[in-house]
Amino acid sequence: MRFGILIITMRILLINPYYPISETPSPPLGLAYLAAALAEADIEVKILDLVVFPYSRAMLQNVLEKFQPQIAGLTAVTMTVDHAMGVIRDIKDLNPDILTIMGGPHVTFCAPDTLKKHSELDIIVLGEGERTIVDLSRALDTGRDWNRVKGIVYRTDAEICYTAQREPIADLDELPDPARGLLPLGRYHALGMPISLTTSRGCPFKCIFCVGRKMVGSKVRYRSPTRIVDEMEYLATLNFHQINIADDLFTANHKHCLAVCDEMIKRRLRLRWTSFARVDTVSEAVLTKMKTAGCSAVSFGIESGNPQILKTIQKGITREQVVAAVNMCRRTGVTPFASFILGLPGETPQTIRQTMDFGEQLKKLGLLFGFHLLAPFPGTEIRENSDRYGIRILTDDWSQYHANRAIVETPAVDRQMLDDIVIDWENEYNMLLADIKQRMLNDSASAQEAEQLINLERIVLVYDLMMKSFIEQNGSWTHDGQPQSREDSLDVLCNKISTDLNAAPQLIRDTLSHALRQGDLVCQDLAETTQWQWRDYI
Ligand code: B12
Ligand code: SF4
Repeated sequence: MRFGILIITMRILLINPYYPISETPSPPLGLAYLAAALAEADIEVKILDLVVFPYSRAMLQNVLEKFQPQIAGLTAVTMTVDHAMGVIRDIKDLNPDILTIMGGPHVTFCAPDTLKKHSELDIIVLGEGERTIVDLSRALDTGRDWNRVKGIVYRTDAEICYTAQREPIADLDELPDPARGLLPLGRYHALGMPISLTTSRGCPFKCIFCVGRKMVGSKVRYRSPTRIVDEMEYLATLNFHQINIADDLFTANHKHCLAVCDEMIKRRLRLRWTSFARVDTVSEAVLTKMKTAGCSAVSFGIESGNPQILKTIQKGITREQVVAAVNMCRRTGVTPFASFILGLPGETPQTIRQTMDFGEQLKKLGLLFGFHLLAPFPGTEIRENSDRYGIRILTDDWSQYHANRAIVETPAVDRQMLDDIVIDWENEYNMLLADIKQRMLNDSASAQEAEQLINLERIVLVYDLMMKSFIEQNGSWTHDGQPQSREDSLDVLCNKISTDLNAAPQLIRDTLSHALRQGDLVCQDLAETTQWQWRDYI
């Protein structure tokens, strides 16, 4: 008799929970980083992305049966945690042996409460996950001694246990490139969404409503410009219309920012990219260099037009700096975007008016802006000391933490007032779209307006087709006799879809033709069958 060592392959299924297309999702970079770290450690990994694939329990069951993971790991922000938890419940129901774990900026800051409330969740990973998830998989393999895995919170029969703190990854260049090949990039491409990368982690500022800084730490760590631009070169081959630098603050350190731009210029990368910035961390020289390197727009968090509120939230910027930054953008040709938050501590009808007026004043200088309502996320100073800041938190229903409807009040501003402002804003936007549509009919819309509307309609339709599995359900048929031409075949597909989908047949035809030209939709003529499908992976 011969004895051998039984090697069990560890398999991990990573899952991105559903959130709506209106949030302009990009391929989940955090999961791609985790997958790369797992693959490097010879752990098999698969990613299920429920932002671009419709979820059903049957589909989950199918994935679990085929892939047989020992661990299922979900990511979540506050607004997606309920959905993520629903998926975890289904996983446990289908196979109680699978270890369920969750990470990301929600659970990192309310781990004990989450574990107490959700017995279906086994372990929470705090902060950066690349090292932790690898250690955790190894611990599962070698006897579940969770206490030896740094940076997690787990449940025993008696209590909730935090393990030792994990230090942030000091040298980001040690991390393998994100495993984007495991993400359904083709679906994001078909939806016209941007793709993102990071050049650093960390933010030295202390805005009291922000979780970002707490996730990545106050000490900023940088990747080397060569590695970053190598990754950008790869992203250029994927033909996304836009690349977002997702760093909390790309312009924090001018030396780093300029070095990355110089590397892009040296390699003659012709990319269109955007980044986040603060109004007090840009200069004309930096913006000029960014523009030369392909930067089309920067997003500033201006938050409020009221100087006292800006002080209270520790934003550390002034109205004068805002005006100066917007003017610099105008002079250098970089489009400035900005977001404001309403419902901040000290908000009154007058401060709201002041913020709106400030936005309108900046609009004349070329600023494009939008609003969010304050969502006091777990882990933020504003939530932890809400009484001191004089805000009343109205709900702990996490699904309402999307920042588009009021969940806080100040003594002077109630929920209705905040909601009314946002609803008016949404109505105005919808009226603008309706007006463009009307003007397109009599040829008086500008080319830019028409393009904007056509793109939007196309995105909405592609998303509907994807999430209702229309191509999967209607895209294959057998043809008797001669194989069809691509055009005839597309006609058949459009007709089949038009009967079930509430959309103009011409829009369906244009949208699918566009997807076909872009390579997002592919048609295979098998000997006797035609098969249409989305190009899920690139
Ligand atoms: C870029 C960005 C976006 C982009 C792209 C988002 C995306 N999903 O790719 C856009 C503009 C679309 C966006 C949208 C929104 N965002 Co955003 N976003 C960011 C930002 C600046 C960077 C995110 C990023 O790419 N990080 C880089 C990757 C590598 O890190 P990561 O995703 O955090 O993943 C790491 C760890 O979290 C951990 N981890 C994560 N998941 C898991 C899972 C497991 C199993 C494990 C083990 C570990 C683990 O390991 C990963 C690797 O280290 C962060 C700020 C920040 N620093 O976190 C805010 C942030 C995540 N966003 C935030 C919010 C609120 C939103 C919105 C809800 C906007 C809104 N309406 O208010 C939407 C929701 C979208 C969503 N579901 O993610 C909040 C979340 C706070 C919260 N508790 O909910 C943050 C923290 C900013 C803030 N306000 O403080 N966002
Ligand atoms: S809002 Fe921006 S600048 Fe302020 S702490 Fe968060 S990431 Fe840093």
